[in-house]
Amino acid sequence: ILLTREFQFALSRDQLSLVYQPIYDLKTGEMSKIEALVRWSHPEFGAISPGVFIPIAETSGQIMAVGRWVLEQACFQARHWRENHGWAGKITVNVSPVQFAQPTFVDEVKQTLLLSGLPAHRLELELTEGAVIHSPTLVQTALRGLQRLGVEIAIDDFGTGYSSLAYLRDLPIGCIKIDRSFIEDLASPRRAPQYAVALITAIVGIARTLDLQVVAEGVETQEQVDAVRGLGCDFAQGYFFARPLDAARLEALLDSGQPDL
Ligand code: G
Ligand code: G
Ligand code: MN
Ligand code: NA
Repeated sequence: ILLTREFQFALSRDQLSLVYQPIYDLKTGEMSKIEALVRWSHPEFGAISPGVFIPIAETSGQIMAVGRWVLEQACFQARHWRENHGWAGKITVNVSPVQFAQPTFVDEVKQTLLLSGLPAHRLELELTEGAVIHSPTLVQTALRGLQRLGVEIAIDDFGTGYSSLAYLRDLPIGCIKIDRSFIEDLASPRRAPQYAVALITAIVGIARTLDLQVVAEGVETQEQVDAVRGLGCDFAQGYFFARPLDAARLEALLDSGQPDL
């Protein structure tokens, strides 16, 4: 309740910021995408996780203003990185199902692209499976609107929600991000890694059939890099490569060249 009250002022008092986590192409080693993640730093309580404050923002309706701010920051940043650091990859932004269900959402995305000068193909929006399945018609209309704009859609935390293979086939989705729990199991002595291998193989098989890109999330070790590459994932993201970084650190990484995959 205290946090709910405090969050009202987070945006206007400049307490929100974005951090950025690189996503690498497993074949070329290129930093193909960068995921933007919001952070809240409270003057007294310190860093508060988005896992805590995003649900607060969703309940209070502030998610609309926060989401707009995040999208705008991310788009301007990506445009800046093209001009000043020669990086022409995709910026990926998490979108709450509450934002997505607004009839004005597609138009807001369009305006933000115009305002920032970012080409639509350099923006990807991440949605969770739950968001897609909740309000099918609104979501379908929004997805088709975004497709017309040229904005890509990725399904976040894939494999943990109420998976329906039909929506992957029927909706304009370009990418799936395999939830990090599957990647974790690849190296886990507790859970049998052969199940993780089988499941990731199956997910990649579906993605190939439907012509979707696959990102492995939560990659923390060289063994996991080798495993997900061997299993046919296209991209990987995780602490092995980089933690979410502030803009200055991300720029240093852009200027320092590519990691050794
Ligand atoms: O960054 P971190 O691992 O703490 O993220 C925790 C959760 O918060 C993740 O599920 C992530 O997708 C979500 N999240 C991070 N940034 C944003 C954002 O800008 N908008 C929304 N809706 N969710 C976000
Ligand atoms: O739900 P979503 O996939 O958007 O969550 C992103 C969150 O995952 C971010 O908060 C980020 O801090 C976290 N994350 C990114 N890479 C790793 C990783 O390698 N290991 C773990 N445990 N978390 C990660
Ligand atoms: Mn995400
Ligand atoms: Na993710």
